[in-house]
Amino acid sequence: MDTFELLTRNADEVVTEDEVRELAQDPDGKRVYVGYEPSGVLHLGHLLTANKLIDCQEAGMEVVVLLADVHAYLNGKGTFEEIRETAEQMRAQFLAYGLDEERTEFVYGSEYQLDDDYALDLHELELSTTLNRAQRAMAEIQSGETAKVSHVVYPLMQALDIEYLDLDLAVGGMDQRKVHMLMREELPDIGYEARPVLHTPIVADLTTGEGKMSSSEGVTISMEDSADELEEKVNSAFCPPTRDPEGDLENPVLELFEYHVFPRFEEILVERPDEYGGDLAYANYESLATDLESGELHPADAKGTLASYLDELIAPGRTLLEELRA
Ligand code: IYR
Repeated sequence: MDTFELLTRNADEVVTEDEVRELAQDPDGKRVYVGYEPSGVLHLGHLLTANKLIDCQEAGMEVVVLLADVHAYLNGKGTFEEIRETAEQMRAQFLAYGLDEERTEFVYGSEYQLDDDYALDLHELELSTTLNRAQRAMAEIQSGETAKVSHVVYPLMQALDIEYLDLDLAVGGMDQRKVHMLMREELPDIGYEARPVLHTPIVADLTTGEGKMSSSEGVTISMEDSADELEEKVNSAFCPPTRDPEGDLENPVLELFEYHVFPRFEEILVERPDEYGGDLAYANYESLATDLESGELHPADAKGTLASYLDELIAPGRTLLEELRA
């Protein structure tokens, strides 16, 4: 696969394609990051962006994972001490998941976000950004109904992180796009260069195929699910025999194959008894989706296979969490 394709596969949005194409010419040693508000257990939302970091690492880039402790604090996620504790667990789970330890730098936001230079630059951004703009950028990130002053400082800090961590590329889910657009517009106003960004898709709710999979509502798959729980969750998933169900619905089983399984395995094997046609092997997402649509692959077999591959992906993190808690 060519480097541009590897960097951008499964991205919903690339801003701008020309800038990422240029980066793909010489990716060696270039720096890419994702920032996460620390939480104790990783879920599939975290792993989707982590897959993109693994793609970037494969292309030769250096990965920075920002454990955004100050951001989580500003977003009302707990006391600073609680947040720091969950950040440590998060770091360990990312490594268990498959980020290359040698080429991944984990940074706590509080290591540099409380410095004088950062604070002064932040104030400069506060002066150049309208309140309305900052509030809009937070619409999909803000926790709690009422906007606090901290919620408008948050996206400005996220923009500044890109300069302070000396990055060449930022990655985030589609829920981060308004913050990144603010970054692209506002950083040049205070004398810094805007950087290219990639946005990964948001997976639909597993049981309905609507909206987004969320840890606060509906069913989420996380690092602590047992093999049985995974099987149960995947079996209850919405899986019509099409990749494009009517209206705003998605096929979450196919989405999980596309964004979580195929990027991490060379070949997917569907095991079936001989009387049901025997095993099937797929080297890419397209051929599996085509077989599901034609009826060659039964949704029940697709689900069983999905559950076992997801289990393989999360098993190292699950074991680690058990050890941490023992
Ligand atoms: N806004 C992210 C967390 C975050 C991301 C980046 I990229 C930062 O520089 C800082 C924070 C979230 O919603 O989890």
